[in-house]
Amino acid sequence: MSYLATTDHEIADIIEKERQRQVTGLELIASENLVSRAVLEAMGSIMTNKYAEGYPGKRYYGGCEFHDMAENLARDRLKELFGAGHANVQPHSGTQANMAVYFGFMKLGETLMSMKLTQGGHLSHGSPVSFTGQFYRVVQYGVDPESETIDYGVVEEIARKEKPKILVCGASAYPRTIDFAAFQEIADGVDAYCMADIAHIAGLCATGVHPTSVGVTDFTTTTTHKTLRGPRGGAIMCDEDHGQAIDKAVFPGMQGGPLMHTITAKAVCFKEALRPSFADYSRQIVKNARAMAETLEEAGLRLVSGGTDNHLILLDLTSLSITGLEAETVLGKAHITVNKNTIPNENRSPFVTSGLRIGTPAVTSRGMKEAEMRQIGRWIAMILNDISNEALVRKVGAEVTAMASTYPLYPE
Ligand code: DSN
Repeated sequence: MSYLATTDHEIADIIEKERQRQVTGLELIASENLVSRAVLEAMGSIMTNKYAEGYPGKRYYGGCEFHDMAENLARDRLKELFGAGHANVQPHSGTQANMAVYFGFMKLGETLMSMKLTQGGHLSHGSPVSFTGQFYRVVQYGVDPESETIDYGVVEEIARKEKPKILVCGASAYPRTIDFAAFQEIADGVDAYCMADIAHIAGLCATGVHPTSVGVTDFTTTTTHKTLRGPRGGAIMCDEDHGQAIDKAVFPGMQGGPLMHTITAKAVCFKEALRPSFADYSRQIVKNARAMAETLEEAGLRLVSGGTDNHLILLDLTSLSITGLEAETVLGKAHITVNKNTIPNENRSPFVTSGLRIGTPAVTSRGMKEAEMRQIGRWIAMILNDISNEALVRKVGAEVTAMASTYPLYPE
């Protein structure tokens, strides 16, 4: 029995139930992953006990000598991983990393240009329900209606007309390669800053599996918990010239005390990502996504943009006459966790949607390869083609649990 179970059995029970859910099911949410035991240990460590407002060597509290060492290691390892001139590892999340860039380099009411949320962008890229859509004038680009990929000519046209202060690239539901150099060139042409939000594909960028934005765009923001396989949090990279302004924007600009246990775990994650085996892992994520995409397509499902170059697949469910919400719910009953997602030219609300987003980082962390992806793809297609068939859902659910149980989260 864990110590927590002796002091708070209600919470211990909840954690145990969640552990069982993770062990017996398949996590296919594209933005999720499973951290290593080492990351887990650092996150759950006594590093959480400290206030360390400020930065290494310049804190507003005493007793930070070991926190300075941990944060310096996190910064140095992140710089090494991406070849960055400057790194800030304090943002609590990806949204706060984005917020710091906006806060540091754009005045209220100035123009932010980004990808539409319904076509792959992110809330913090200017959605009207986010502060970003309320504090700035937002202009957006989408994907080409035919190819469902970014048309850089159209992006350039909009940028020339609208003259943004910051041009944002990067997405949360875009299955294709993003040309960061093209975005920076467009930004340069209109005297704008270019910010790449690589939250989803950071692990792929760090290992060359996707072209990197670091050293290409003015700013790179990321989360650390998606393809990077680290603790839940954010980070910012830029050249040394912009570093001081970024640091000031994060603290004292918009955050207080840094989450030092998380920063310590970020350092562990970056060390893991520097190992050659992490490049193998990143390549396998993409191979797995391709194998799953091929299987789904062979089963007659339509993939937005016709395929994938990265860790995710976006399914258009229109021809099946089912919604993303229905698909998410029925697959959940078979222990396959996915999320409903808007697709280009969406006509349903974000709570219902016509699409489904499927990602391979977490199942790849469990050691699954192409053969398992094909099997999972067949299960998904069978269920989506027959969502009222409860017997089928039960049968697949049992098979999913059997497969998942042979890939423990922490075999060691
Ligand atoms: N919520 C994340 C995602 O699922 O893509 C982005 O913040």
